Amino acid sequence: MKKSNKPVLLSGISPSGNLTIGNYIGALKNWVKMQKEYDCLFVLVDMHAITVRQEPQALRSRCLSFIAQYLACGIDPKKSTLFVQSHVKAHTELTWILGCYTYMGELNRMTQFKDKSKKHPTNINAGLYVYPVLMAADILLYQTDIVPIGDDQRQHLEITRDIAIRFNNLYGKAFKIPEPYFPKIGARIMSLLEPAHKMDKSDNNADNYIALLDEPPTIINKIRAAVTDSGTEIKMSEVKPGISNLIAIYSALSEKSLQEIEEAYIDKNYMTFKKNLGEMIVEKLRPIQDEYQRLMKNKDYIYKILKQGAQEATRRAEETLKRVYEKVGFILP
Ligand code: ATP
Ligand code: LTN
Repeated sequence: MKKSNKPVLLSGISPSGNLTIGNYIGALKNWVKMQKEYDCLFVLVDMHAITVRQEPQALRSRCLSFIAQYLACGIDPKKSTLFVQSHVKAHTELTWILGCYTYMGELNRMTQFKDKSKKHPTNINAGLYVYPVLMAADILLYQTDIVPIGDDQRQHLEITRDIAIRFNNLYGKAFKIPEPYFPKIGARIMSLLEPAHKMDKSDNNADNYIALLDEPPTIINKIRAAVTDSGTEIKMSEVKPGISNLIAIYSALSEKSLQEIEEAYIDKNYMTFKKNLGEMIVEKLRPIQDEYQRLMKNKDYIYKILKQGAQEATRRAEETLKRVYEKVGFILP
């Protein structure tokens, strides 16, 4: 049973690397805004994280740190359900079932699988391959209406819909068919030094991203060193991916339109723009970082939120799982 009549929103982030302003702009910032209108579930997908080798102690502390960063960004546990994927067993249980309704041909097409296989050639494991099925289970368990994600997750949402439609066609309606939601600006924030690639929180080179917890001087230096293109104009252009990316970051964080920014910097140079952008990011992140430090001093509070979140999510997920077990023909215990 749902908490309210609001449409259900679900999204997830995996506890790998460092949360970046790419994750903030593409995901977290929108989650915070959408909490009012939607019945939200936010999940830290730790089981997705182990598709890439993780150091156990580091993973455990990163999970706690990510939850504190979500809360510091404005996720409100009174409005939303915040939980850890491995705390709700229905996620792996539904993954098995959905795996039996997913074709290898479909999984072979996933670009994230191809990219991650290239990046970790000695660890192309079966978990990495069925990653999209686990993501489909995350979403379908909660009868989700809308999934806010960055552009890189488009294909995973499509396969989720395909699996749900296939299952519903076979057995009658078991799942709501979810819709993706992409931010208008910032659905794909690019790397600072390699603007042809997306900003990635697991990038080996930390100069490619701004982490939410970066110190002010680090932020200023990273923006100063960001690749800009030849020419002097501060203007969005397909042939100027470096400066276009910085303008998009400015716009997404300041809530100013791209045009307003271009007009404000019409007679200014790259150096001035970068200096202002660096300072603006520092100011935007300061309250988040302060709140983060406060929360990390009170870990019992964080554990309490996670316990409540897991209970609520389990209750809801079990309803869907039971329906699915009935439909496929299992005897219920
Ligand atoms: P990893 O390589 O560790 O998986 P990631 O940066 O791709 O890291 P995810 O956990 O996969 O991060 O993504 C969490 C959310 O942030 C997703 O909704 C994703 O689409 C969004 N996101 C990730 N990177 C960006 C980006 N550069 N721009 C906009 N949104 C992004
Ligand atoms: N694969 C996603 C993270 C993720 C997710 C989800 C996002 C796992 N489960 C469910 C939305 C809904 C990623 O961003 N890499």
